[in-house]
Amino acid sequence: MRGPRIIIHMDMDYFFAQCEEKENPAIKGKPVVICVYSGRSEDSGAVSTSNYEARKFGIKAGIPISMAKKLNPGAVFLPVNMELYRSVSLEIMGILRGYCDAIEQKSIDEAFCDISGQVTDFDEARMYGIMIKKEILEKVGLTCSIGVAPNKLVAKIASDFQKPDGLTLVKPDDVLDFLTPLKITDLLGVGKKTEQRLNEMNIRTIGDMSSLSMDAMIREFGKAKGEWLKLASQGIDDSPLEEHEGTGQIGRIATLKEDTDDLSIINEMINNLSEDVHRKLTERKMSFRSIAFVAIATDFKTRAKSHTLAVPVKDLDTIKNNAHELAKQFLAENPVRLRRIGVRVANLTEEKGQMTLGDF
Ligand code: TTP
Ligand code: CA
Repeated sequence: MRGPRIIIHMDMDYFFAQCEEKENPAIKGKPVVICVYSGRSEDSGAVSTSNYEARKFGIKAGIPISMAKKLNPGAVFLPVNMELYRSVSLEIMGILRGYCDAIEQKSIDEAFCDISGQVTDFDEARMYGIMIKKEILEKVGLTCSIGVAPNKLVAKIASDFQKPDGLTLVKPDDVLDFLTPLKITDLLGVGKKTEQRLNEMNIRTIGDMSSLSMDAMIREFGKAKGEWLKLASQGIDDSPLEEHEGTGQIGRIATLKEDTDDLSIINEMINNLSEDVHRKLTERKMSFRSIAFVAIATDFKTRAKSHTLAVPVKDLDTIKNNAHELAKQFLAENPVRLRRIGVRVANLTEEKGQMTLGDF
């Protein structure tokens, strides 16, 4: 039985600056400003982001570095180090992937996750959000903010609602109350022009907007936009997650009926997960070279054991057999009871002439 649709939006807090604090804990607590230097003169360029201490001085993304220096000459000014942020981002997205049915990465520090198949209701989803935050903090050492909601539109607003280090849950019955007092610009997709137009109509909050009729909205904004705005103001959004091709891996995770270290039960679940993974792989016409068995023990820690094959393959038996073997090895090395398990294939390439057997 499938429960309600549940979407998480995760957004890292002051991402570039937080990565720098993690690298150099001595700067934590001080205002930190990440700068994109244009190279024309010493201080020419713009602020990429800043930590919350620097934001108190009005230093924020997009302002000139020279202005930031005037606002707080004593702040720590650092150049962007994309290499570092990309590698941290990869680690974070890898953790998220382990928790969800599908993931849509929106930017270097932001992603939507569909967790509908992982939890049965919104209360369980809250615990799930807490687990994700905990794992990112423990493994990567950074805080993020999470919104849990029935769709992408509301989840995105929710993740921003209690920043930093926030977790905001909006259950379906609470969506309208949650949105009503918020500014119309909080809706992703309401830009400057739409805002201006709505303000002229004396519409300032999402609640104001929801009180207009669909007809009035369509008259004002045309069919597509008018309809979208009206539905958005009511928190209605069924847009699917867009999993980008070539994310490099396909995985499925599921919760065991009860915590166990019994290999026959685990292998049975592996067979189901492998079939899901294989279906997706076939849909995408991809082959894989590495396979992982993912295990979440009763301590909620996620561990993975992986194996890389000599050649790319695509057949179901290779997925199953390798995952069984990895699970056996994992349990021999880790005497723990498992709560959730997953199967993941990675190193994806487009399908070509195939060998069928993976070499263990
Ligand atoms: P954001 O998520 O917009 O900002 P943030 O993570 O720094 O802060 P918040 O806690 O409010 O989420 O952007 C993510 C990263 O993208 C940010 O750390 C730096 C980069 N970025 C720029 O380089 N220029 C910009 O104008 C913005 C908005 C972000
Ligand atoms: Ca962010």
